[in-house]
Amino acid sequence: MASSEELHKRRQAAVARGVGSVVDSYVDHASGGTVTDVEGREWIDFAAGIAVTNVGNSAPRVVEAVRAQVERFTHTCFMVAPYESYVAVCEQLNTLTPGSFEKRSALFNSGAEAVENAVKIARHATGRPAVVVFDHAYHGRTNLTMALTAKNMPYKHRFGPFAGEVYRVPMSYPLRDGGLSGAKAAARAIETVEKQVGAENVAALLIEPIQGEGGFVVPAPGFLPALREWATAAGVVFVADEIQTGFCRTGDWFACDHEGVEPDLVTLAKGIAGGLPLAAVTGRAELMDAVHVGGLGGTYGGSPIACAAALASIETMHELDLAAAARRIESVLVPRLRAIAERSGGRVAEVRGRGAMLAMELVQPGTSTPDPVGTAAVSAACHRAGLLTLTCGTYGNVLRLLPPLVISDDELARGADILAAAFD
Ligand code: PLZ
Repeated sequence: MASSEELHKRRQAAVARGVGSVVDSYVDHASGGTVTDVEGREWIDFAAGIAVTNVGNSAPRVVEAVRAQVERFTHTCFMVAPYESYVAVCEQLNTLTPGSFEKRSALFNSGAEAVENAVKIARHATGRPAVVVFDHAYHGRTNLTMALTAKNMPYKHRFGPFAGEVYRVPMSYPLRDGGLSGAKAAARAIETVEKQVGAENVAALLIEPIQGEGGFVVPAPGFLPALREWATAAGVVFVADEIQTGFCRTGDWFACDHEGVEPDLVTLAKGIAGGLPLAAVTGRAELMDAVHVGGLGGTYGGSPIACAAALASIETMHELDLAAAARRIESVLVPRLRAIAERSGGRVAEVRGRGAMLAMELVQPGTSTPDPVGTAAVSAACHRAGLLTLTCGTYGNVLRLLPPLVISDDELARGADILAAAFD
């Protein structure tokens, strides 16, 4: 087998430079909580392919379901000749997502595609043009979703012009907004919408219940419920982007469950199918069904292979109670992260997150000035020592931890040891 160095050379000659990678070794195989490169070096996985392999890599049920499906048929296109597994995934999503009202779902391939379709559905159903998004938001890399995403570098730089009718309002970010209460932060956002856009022009308010790429920002309690209440009164479709937070990641099936918020539409992807590409929009039947027949779709959306994987992943989440596993990961890791923060000499401004979506925000000692250089250095030290970690944040100063939910206690402890050593 080719070495990582050889593969890197071939990559440079064959793969576009614009596609980056966090580590420069190449993967040979991966399992529940580890990833092994072609040199046989093992990393403990605190990335899960960016919150995708919640059930672990090559989870047994997923492997079995995919193998069986590939042998029966690989593709007919649901828009040409439909099949049961697409329907079964939609039934599951309609049941699992927050809200006991009647729902419908539609399946797509990527998170960005799900977000685009949620906006299409909300505009069609309301007849209104505007979409409200938040500071630090991340919703994807297609043209509309670049407009919805907040951060310029690397996502938007020189890729414009962007889609119109997108309006950005302030987020609740307790560490950086002076600790505004959820109610006050919501009032600030709502006032911005009412003064600058006009509620009657707004089709959708789109929000990640815990922000992902933007820095694992957990809004103050009450922020999401207050926005939900306003959207109901204003006839605005409340869309929760649960692409990163979904499927047991935060210790509930969905992050909205934590505060009892029932979105009108939910966008789903990542953890849905154990690593196969699948995405969905799930929501109120009257909104979803407002769109004319043939108005939604795509060649591969709800591929039978991805649907088989999704059904097996969801079964695994039930069987292993992965929501409880995420809460256990939080209870093991948070004390370790707090201990690191205490010994950091003021370099860690905050340990935050929920379930197995945890982060540390790094600053210049004793200030609130972001420290992206220190964050990159800690992350690189982790990679060298055998731990896969990711960074995020508008300021690039957030170290984030997203282990697969099936990770063992021993792997968790070894990961935390590596992280602590990386800080020292
Ligand atoms: N909405 C909340 O987290 C994807 C992107 C990584 P796609 N996040 C990881 C990168 O640098 O491209 C994401 C998300 C939220 C939407 C998306 C987009 O999902 O499947 O990457 O299109």
